[in-house]
Amino acid sequence: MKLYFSPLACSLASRIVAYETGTPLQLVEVDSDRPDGAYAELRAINPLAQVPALVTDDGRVITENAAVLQYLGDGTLVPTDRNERTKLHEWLSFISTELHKTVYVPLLDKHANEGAKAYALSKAPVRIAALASRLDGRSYALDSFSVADAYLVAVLNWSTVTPVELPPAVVAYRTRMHERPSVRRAMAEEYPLYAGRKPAIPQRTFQSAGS
Ligand SMILES: N[C@@H](CCC(=O)N[C@@H](CS)C(=O)NCC(=O)O)C(=O)O
Repeated sequence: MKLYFSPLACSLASRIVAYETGTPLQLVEVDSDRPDGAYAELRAINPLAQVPALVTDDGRVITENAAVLQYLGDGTLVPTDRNERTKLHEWLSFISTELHKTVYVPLLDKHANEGAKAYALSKAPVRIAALASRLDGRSYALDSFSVADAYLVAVLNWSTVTPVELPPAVVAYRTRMHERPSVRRAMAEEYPLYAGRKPAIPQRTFQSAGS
């Protein structure tokens, strides 16, 4: 299978899930600043030109984190029980729509103006408080590590390059996730690619899992 990714973007979650499950992936790095090559390939299969995009061995294209992660994690990191699966869907929707898109994307987008960034930041406290409450007393989003944790750690990493404040319990959760071998490996591999592209961002950024 082929995974289109961008270093330390949300596609990190797919890489983590592949390492957790031992799924071999051909990893294709895309860079929107270099619109030919891999980026053009990605645009051809996903009109939004967003990562992650997965091409399966039988040629199907899967986009959207919730779908890609569940495809890669099927059988191990996705519960089969109806209630647990519903909880997983709640988590994936919450991470995707409330955290990823509402809060972090405008803060990370170099084309978003100050008004857009201020608006996104104003949405953070209630959502981060809801996240802290959801994680309260839990080691993982569900009862054991699932694709939701892979997605959540990828998104929470962005707090290190945005002004989104995380309460200690959420930082502790992220630190625990960084201790997992799959997360360590994925971050250690993607950090140098990220740092190579964005030299202005301090080295300490994102480094905890790789160092
Ligand atoms: N709805 C998509 C969003 C994916 C997404 O926002 N990917 C970002 C990286 S974290 C991206 O490719 N951004 C480039 C762009 O939007 O042009 C999903 O959940 O997979």
